[in-house]
Amino acid sequence: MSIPVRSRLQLKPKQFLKIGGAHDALSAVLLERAGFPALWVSGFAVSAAQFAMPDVNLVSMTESVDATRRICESVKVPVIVDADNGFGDETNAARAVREYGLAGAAGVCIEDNTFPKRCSLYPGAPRELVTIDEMCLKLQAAKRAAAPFGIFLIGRVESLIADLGTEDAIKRANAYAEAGADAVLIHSKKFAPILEIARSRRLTKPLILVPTLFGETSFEDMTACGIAGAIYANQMLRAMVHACQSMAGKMISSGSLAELDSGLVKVSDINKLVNVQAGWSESDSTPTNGTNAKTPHSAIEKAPRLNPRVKKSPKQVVGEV
Ligand code: SPV
Ligand code: MG
Repeated sequence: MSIPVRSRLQLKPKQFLKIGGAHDALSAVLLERAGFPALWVSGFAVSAAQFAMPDVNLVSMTESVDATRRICESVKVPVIVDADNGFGDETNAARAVREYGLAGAAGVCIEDNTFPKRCSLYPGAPRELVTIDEMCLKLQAAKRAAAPFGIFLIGRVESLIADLGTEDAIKRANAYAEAGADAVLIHSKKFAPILEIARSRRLTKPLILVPTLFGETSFEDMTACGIAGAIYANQMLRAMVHACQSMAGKMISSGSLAELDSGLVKVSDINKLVNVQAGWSESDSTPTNGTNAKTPHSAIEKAPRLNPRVKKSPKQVVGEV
C-alpha cells in the first residue's frame, strides 16, 4: 500500500483553529487562499452542491472519497472529512477511513447518528443515536485504520441535537475519546449547553464546534472557554447559492452579457485559480467591477497535483486565533 504524504492536523492548547467548509475543489482553493489553516469536507455541502440532494446518507462512501480526493489534490492545508456515521458499522467505518487516507485526508470525523443519518440542521427530522458501545466499536476500528496514515480522528456527539442533554453529551464525548478520538465535536443548536460543558472541565479531549445555529457567539467567547476550534461548515455553499441565484435571474432578463459584468470575476481570475499555464491566459482584459481588481496570488505553487515538491514537504498546521 502506498501512503501519500500529507499535511498533518494538530490542535495546540490555547489556540483556536478556524476550519473552512468546502463543497468542491474550487471552494477549497478559495478557502485556502483566504488563509484557512485547515478545511472541512462538508457532507451537507457536498450532498447539496455536487448532487442537489439532502444530507441523509444518500452520498455513498465512494462518492465522498472522490470529492475528498479532488479537494486534497487542490490544496496544501490539512483536510478533515465529514464521514457522517461511517457508512454503516465498524467495518464500514474502518474501510472509509482507509479510503479517505489514500485520498489524502488529514482528519476524519465520525458521528453517532444511526444509519441513515439525518443532517443536524433538519430540526423536524426523526433522530436516533447509536449506543455508546456501538459508537466506541466504530471509533476503535476507525483508529486502527487511521494509524498508518496519521489521520486525526474526531468523534462527533449528537446528544444536544437529539435533546438528550449535557450529561449524555459529556458521557459520550469521554467514551469516544477513550475509544480513540483525538478530539470531540459536540454539535449543538445553542451555545449555552456548550458553555456549560466547557466550564465543567470534564472533557478529556479538545472540543470542536459547528456554530451554524449560534452564529452570534463570538470566536473570542469560544476561545475564552477553551474551545479548540470551529468549523464554518456551509458558508461557502450558501455564498455560492446567494451569488448564483441572483446571477441566474439577471442572466435570463439581461439584454447583453456586459450587463452582468459587475457581478462577475474575470475569466483570468478563474485561470489563475486553476493554474492555467503561464502565457496562455488573457491578462486582465475582461471587465471587472473593481472589487476584484486585486490580482490573487498564483495558486500554481499551491497545487500538489502540479507541483511535486508539495508532496515532499508536509507541514504541521496548528490552530490560529
Ligand atoms: C456538515 O457540514 O455536513 C456537518 C455540519 O456535518 S452540519 O451540517 O451542521 O451537521
Ligand atoms: Mg455532515
